[in-house]
Amino acid sequence: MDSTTPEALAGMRETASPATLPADTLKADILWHVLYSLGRDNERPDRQTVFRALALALRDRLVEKWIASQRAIYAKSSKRVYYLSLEFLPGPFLRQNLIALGLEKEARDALTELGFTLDDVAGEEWEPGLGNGGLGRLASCYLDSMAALRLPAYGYGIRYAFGIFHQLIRDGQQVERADNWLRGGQHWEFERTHYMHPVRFYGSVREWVDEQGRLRHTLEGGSTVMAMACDMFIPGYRNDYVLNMRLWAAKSSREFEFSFFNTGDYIGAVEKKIRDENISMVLYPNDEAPEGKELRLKQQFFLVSATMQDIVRRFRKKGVAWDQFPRKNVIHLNETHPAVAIPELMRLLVDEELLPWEEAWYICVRTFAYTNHTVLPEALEVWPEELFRKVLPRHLQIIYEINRRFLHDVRRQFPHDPGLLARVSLIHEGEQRFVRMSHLAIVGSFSVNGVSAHHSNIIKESIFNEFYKIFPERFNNKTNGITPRRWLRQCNPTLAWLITEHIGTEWLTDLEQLKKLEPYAESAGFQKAWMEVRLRNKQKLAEYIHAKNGITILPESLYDVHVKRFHEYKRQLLNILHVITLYNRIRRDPDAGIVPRTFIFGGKAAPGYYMAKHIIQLINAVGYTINTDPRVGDMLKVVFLQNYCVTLAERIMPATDLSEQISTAGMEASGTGNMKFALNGAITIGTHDGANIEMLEHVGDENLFLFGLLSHEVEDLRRQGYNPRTFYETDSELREVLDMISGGYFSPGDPHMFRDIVESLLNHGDRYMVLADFRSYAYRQQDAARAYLDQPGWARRSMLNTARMGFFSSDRSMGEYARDIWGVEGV
Ligand code: H53
Repeated sequence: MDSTTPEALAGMRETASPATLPADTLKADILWHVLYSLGRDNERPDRQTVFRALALALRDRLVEKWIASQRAIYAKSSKRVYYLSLEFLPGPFLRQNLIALGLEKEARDALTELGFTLDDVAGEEWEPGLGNGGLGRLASCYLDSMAALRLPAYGYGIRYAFGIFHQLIRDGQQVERADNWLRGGQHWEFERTHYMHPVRFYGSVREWVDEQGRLRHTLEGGSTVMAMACDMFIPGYRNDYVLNMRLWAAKSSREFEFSFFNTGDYIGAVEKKIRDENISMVLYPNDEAPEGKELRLKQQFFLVSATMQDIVRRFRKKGVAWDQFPRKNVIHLNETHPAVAIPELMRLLVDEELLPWEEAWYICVRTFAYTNHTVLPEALEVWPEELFRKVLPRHLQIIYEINRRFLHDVRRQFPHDPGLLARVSLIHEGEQRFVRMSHLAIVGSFSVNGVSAHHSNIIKESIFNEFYKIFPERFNNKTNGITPRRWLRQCNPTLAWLITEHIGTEWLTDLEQLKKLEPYAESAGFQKAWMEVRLRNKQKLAEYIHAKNGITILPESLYDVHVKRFHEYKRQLLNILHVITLYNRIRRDPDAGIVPRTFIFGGKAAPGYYMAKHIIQLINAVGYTINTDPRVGDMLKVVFLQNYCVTLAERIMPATDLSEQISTAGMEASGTGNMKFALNGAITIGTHDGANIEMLEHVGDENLFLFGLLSHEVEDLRRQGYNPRTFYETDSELREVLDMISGGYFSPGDPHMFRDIVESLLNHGDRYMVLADFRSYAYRQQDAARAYLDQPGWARRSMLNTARMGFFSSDRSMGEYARDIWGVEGV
């Protein structure tokens, strides 16, 4: 019988359940889905169809393991972890799922028989860009590790119809295009169309007294939107354990539709539907700069309300008393974005379950844990009180009551510091009042953690110092980590293979095993093999750059890479000033013996962030000038890769020599890109900031190039009165660079184009101390170039970076959260 006929395929599925399918039936499953799920002729399916069918075939396997995992959690009656995040950046799923399920080879074979390669088919996937940058990507690394550790955990977020915008570079400038990621179909998820929770906004609070004489609060009026669950599966690495990431999509409430329709206002009903469903329409594209818009507050509450209903429903099934709630559940707040969960749980307990306030608060403060990810003042979330009252009137009342009791306690504990109350209050008083979400999160949680040792110290010593004095036991550190499955095994298969050949596979679930590579660092043979793999990766990236940007680069040149969100504190500007410095040295003396370099930039700027977008434009203008200057030739190339995202990061990390981590000291909470580069054998040039400092401790200072002011020096300098002009006046190379930019050297058609960038440095205080760090950066760059000339030395450094990255596995981070914060164990 022809194996592509429906009969043959259906027969195959009946005789074998997906979990136990022999390898050769993956192909049959693909063809089955091509026909029955996608409705296409399975005689000669195209690549996109095959990709979707393969995804569906894998989803079959994932859902079975997920059900089994859920049953195990129920059976053990485990304490559950709920990880709430407004952002997740999972990246493409196909390869990760194949690796976790151990089906890579089978998939390759099946696809070969169908006339495709895995690379081609994987290229069809459009990643869900449901996050902006570090925070969202961290959440996804953490889900991967929670699954690897078999933790009884659930990720909760929003299924934005449009994720982070697609970035194009047109005439050197960023242009934003909507990211319609759902257009390609939803092959990885299950939409639970019959599983919805109502979420209520607006309205007014009615106070009344019930028969028992209790004061009650009821929300009246307002409007209701439904939250529909969409589940995506996160498999653990070859452990048959699968977690779900439950993303909520907004759906218009049926009742409202009907009432409109009944009054004959058909168009009104449809308009209402569209308005409601707008809630989950788009991710706000600001990283570390809250937008403060009503829709964003509604998104936050939408996530929180639907999730809390889900949690309570699951808890109720157990039939135990409410005081057991914190023993059975822990709710983790990824930043303050979901912090309305605290007043929402209070509302459920006090208004609906009729618990006394004290009891409810006792439960609350034992349930929530909060991670802070930033100390930038402009990134600390606050909401205008008026807006809060309009959208969530009952929650504002509850926040006021939490605050009243909290300030009462503070007054008793610190009677001699009257100013303290205003400083720690949940409400900022001034011309306008604001709700301070970080204060709410700290007061309502039993644990507050920073994301690197350095950052956690800053939290305790400065931004939250007064809270640290009030609640010292709450503060702790959990240094970020990254998953080695995606950030080495998947993105760099040849290096992963070379490692495995020498030390076995244990590193995949115990990254400290990479230490076993250290003895090979001196072996000439291994160094050679290592550098060959790296060179091949660099060749591949060169091909990609040629195809995308039309620029030819030398694979042997030093790849100096700066990819991350564009933000002034991350100092892409410092980097480009150095690029121009090298350019000037070549112009002066083409035989100066400069090490050939390729500077690669990538990253998105928030659409409303003028300066960040302008810096992108400057980089592209400088790149154009340098790349077309015949005096430069192969010595220097500058490339801006558009639309930096997880998929692109996976191409770049394995091909990088030098990783730029050059934020102003004290401003980057942790960074996680720094870890991904180093794990793949790149050497870091960086400041004493975030997790760079711990990386230094692990890899040793001969294997990493640190430079620049320390965070306390940044503070001191600012206090003493920082004058950026002195650096301009005393450093002639720097002066030349700034004069070229402001004089229009890179913008001959519009000489004033970049003047304001130089102004911000010279005349507006240089907030990020670019000029103060310029010289030490340029010196360190020279050290890096010199080191690169000694290729065996570079190989050794590169290997030692990889070998010593074990600590930075997200498995280690999640293990610490589970043990020290959550009090949960693997199922
Ligand atoms: O979170 C990362 C850190 C990084 C920090 C980043 C972050 C966001 O991406 C968005 C908002 C926010 O408050 C912080 O900038 O340093 O590595 C994960 O912790």
